Amino acid sequence: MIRLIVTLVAACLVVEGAEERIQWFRHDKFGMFIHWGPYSLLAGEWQGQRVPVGSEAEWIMQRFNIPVKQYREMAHGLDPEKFNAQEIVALAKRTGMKYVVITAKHHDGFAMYRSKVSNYNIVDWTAFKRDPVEELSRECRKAGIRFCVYYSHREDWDHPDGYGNNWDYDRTRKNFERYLEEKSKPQLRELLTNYGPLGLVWFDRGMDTPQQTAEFVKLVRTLQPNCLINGRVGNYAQDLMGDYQNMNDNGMPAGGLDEYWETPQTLNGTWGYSRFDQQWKTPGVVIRRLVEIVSKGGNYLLNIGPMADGTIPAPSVAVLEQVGAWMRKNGDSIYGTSACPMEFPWGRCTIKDNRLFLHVFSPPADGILRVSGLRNPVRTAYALLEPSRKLAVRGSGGVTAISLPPGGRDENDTVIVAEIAGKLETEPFVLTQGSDLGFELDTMAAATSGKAAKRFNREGKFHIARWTAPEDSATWTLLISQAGTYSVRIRYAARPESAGARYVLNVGPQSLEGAVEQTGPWYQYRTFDLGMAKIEKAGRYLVTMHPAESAGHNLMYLQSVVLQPVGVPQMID
Ligand code: H79
Repeated sequence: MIRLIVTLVAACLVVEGAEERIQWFRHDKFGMFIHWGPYSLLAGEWQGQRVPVGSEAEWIMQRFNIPVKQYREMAHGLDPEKFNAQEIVALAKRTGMKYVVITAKHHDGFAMYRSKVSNYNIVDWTAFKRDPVEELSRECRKAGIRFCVYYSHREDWDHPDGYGNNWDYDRTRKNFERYLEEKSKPQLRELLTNYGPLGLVWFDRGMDTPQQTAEFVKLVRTLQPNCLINGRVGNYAQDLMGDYQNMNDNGMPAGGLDEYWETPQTLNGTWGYSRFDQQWKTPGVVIRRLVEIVSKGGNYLLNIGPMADGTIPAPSVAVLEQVGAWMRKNGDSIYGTSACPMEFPWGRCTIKDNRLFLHVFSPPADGILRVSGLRNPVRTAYALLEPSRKLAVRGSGGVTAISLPPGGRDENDTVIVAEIAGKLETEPFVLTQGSDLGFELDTMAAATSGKAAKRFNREGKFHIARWTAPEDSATWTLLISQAGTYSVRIRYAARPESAGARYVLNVGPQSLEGAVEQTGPWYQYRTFDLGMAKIEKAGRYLVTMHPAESAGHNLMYLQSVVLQPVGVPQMID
């Protein structure tokens, strides 16, 4: 009996639910990406041909169709004698990054770790003889940084059956399953077995079919149940099968999302090192991107591309040092915070409990910070770095005005703390009528409740999904200045199993009903007419959308509702 209990407790400790598993990721916000491989040795140039600045230097093999034989020959020369895992991890830590993701294998197929699956790996193939993945994992553990690996599970330009190399290998004769069984899965198994607990596995260029994706998910869950899986384990045109969504490379959503997400971004225009690309982002840009991402509920995975000898390009170190200096002082306004739905002309906000962090990117000339859209009273306000000096706060007409301190400004982002009374409440976003008198009620303008969630559709578009019951709803607030009749159209994608499900769209007091029509497998948005709505007089109206009844699955991927005046609108007194 006791043994049984012990076993059960142990099982509970290891196998966490999805929500518990992702807690650290939600808290930590900021990670280091490392792109490093034989392409770093080419540094953006092959036989006099250069990868254009702003393009991905780690794609050089594919860009110039370098034959496998020659690329393999070149890879023998990788000998990163200056590689120092301790220094890299220390840099990540000084920058305020909490997880490190290293390319264990990129699309070129070369393993940067000791692999028994293929001798095309840094230990067996080069004079280096060391395992950088092992060294990094050890240093991360010592430093309290989560160690993670990137593994290109689908693309492999070296393996005859891998995806992507059609210059050496005949596409029609490939047996993709053979590549998966011979190389991709066994190598992933090695990574999940030999390097201790991994924070996450970062897959790229998702699998073709959901069945294939499920096998990779299962492999990770079986070997390391607490390890996170990024969204790109699966295809962008399919539903999310990992733990969180990734934006497209260097992507930034237009607004906040109601799901866990991360954006991978580079410090210049390439991931792998290029000696030609010296277009480095400034520390200010990096700091403000971090803040913007966190203000929208996301994580920032920021890349460095070490050189072939293992050293990190000095300009990128310099940028990270300055980001780190800001983070050491202001990290409290980043870690453990949540998204904040307000955006301001002068900056962004993040929130933790009753502390609203106002990130001032460009201080107003008159020194008065106007916070519009906040419904809560502000109890007290002060600069994060100077809590003892209280700032004057005045509230009038829905705008809270905070007097900025005269000194102590940070040129990149000065953080002001506003302690609010109660749970954050903000004014809804109000849509107003433009010259064509139409309204587009899109995802970003919506307020969601229940399970309805704003999501990234992974082809770069946004929608609202997870509607399963009438309480899952989205609401838009409209200021209609022109009375009259409006046509109502709805744009969505829906899978076959949703066909026929009924939904309700309320326009003010009027209720329109529709039945979902399927639009194809995934994300094939179409527009449907829902009828007319009569607006008797100008004013403020709510438009609300929700399923008519409970269903076991998602109703649709709603992109927008469009209201367009028909006929001649009445003029208003
Ligand atoms: O690892 C980094 C990229 O190499 C990888 N994702 C990040 C994290 C990635 N995989 N696929 N893609 C990015 C899409 C790639 C597009 C391009 Fe290209 C590569 C654009 C330019 C080079 C494809 C090949 C289009 C032109 C050449």
